[in-house]
Amino acid sequence: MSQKLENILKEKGPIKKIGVIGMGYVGIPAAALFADSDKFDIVLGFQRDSESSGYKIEMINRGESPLKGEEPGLEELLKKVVDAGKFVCTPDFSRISELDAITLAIQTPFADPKALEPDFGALKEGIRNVGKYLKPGMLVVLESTITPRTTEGMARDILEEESGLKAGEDFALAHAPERVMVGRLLRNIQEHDRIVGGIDQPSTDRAVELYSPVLTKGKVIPMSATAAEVTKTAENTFRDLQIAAANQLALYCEAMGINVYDVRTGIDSLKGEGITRAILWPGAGVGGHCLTKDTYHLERGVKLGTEALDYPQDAESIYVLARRVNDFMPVHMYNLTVAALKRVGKEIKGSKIAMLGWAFINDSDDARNPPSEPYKDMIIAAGAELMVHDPHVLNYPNIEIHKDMNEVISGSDAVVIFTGHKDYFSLNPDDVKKLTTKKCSVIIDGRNVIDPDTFINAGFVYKGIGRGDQNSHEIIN
Ligand code: SAJ
Repeated sequence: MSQKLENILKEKGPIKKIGVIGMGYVGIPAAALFADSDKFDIVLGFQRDSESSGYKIEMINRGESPLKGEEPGLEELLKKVVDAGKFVCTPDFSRISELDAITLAIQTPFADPKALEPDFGALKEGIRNVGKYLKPGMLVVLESTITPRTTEGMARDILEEESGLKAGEDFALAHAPERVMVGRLLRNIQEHDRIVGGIDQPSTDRAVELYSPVLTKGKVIPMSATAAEVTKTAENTFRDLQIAAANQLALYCEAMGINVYDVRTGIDSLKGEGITRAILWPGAGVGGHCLTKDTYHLERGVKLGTEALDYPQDAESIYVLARRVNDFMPVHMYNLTVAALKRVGKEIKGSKIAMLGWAFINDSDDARNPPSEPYKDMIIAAGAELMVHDPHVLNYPNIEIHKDMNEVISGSDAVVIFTGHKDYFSLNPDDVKKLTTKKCSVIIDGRNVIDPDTFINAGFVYKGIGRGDQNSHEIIN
């Protein structure tokens, strides 16, 4: 442990001036909460004055949030801290040298998941900027989701190279992964436990000092930087694995002619001391910005590990296999569509498909990595026509998103429910059938939204994920 760093930090005294790089879904609420604490004097929000997002600087300095969607409490909090002069947004990165602590909340998407290659471009630029203005005694914290070993590795190297200072001796370095969720940004930061991992004990302690004041219900969980990186990527990997387990069970239940939701209820009933069966929900696939990439961060991290991995010979990672099961669900939706059309004597080629739901998550406009997209690609490639309805998503590249559900359903050969938006729970079979103008219409339920019997009795061919008990039903004319 470095006595030098401990002495410098003691000399410097408590953290008073904080900087946050990345005025997005993670950085803005984080900065506002730091600014609202009486433990700190000032928070600077750093935002490049770029074409695409330079507008945020003015907006934030007026106390307005540039974030879309409802974020309870955020507008008021921003106004409060800006009016109090405790939070200022600036494009002047040289002001980093005034600070005691700086956090980086910059997106780390995958350029190419196949090659496990994340796009660290923006993050590296942010780290370089910090390195340029880094001073002894500062704390640097990475909040982005990163491949394990990034803090100890790439981040440390760039900071030391740019500053000429030494991590763990001249400055503190840590990782504190964000756990924000759109719609509850402030609450998640205040109420979730906060994983905080330094490259050494003084760094961890300094990061604990930084985050403790913003937590209400949550508590700080200290560990090493790499353990913090693995925690974040693994917590999402585990969720993806749980969903894949439910999806694989749904496919098995279809093959065995039973209802997966009965089985799910049965499994879920096993409760009691120390018994956990966290069975999640099968569906048309897994989308979003977290679960679709964090598994690959974890897998890449283990490849950078310092010790040899002891694992069954030639066995695939169950985590990557889980990704493949989840990515198969849109293919299964396509197969269900083909099979259902066949039952009414139609080929997929030339059929008109009405797709209900484009967003990756219910009752949201978030359409990042939606499972609906690979399905759409397969439908188009098969020579079918497609119209997409979504009540929340406004636009998406290369696909028109309609707001009039009747227009989308009109004249369609098959209605396919991809997202569990609440608008779809009240679909009326007679209305739908009238709109399709077909003697025998087809409906595919990817999110357990409709009651199969009401549609089957109205003369539909029905197929549903996991509904082995209904997927070969008699056709009622
Ligand atoms: N999904 C299923 N079955 C389920 C749950 C989800 O198919 O039982 C699908 C959803 O339809 C969606 C995808 O998985 O397409 C992801 O859904 P999600 O509920 O995991 O939502 P995310 O991607 O926003 O995940 C976030 C993550 N939170 C953070 O990163 C801070 C994740 O760690 C949380 O567990 C999750 O929210 C949550 O619990 O809401």
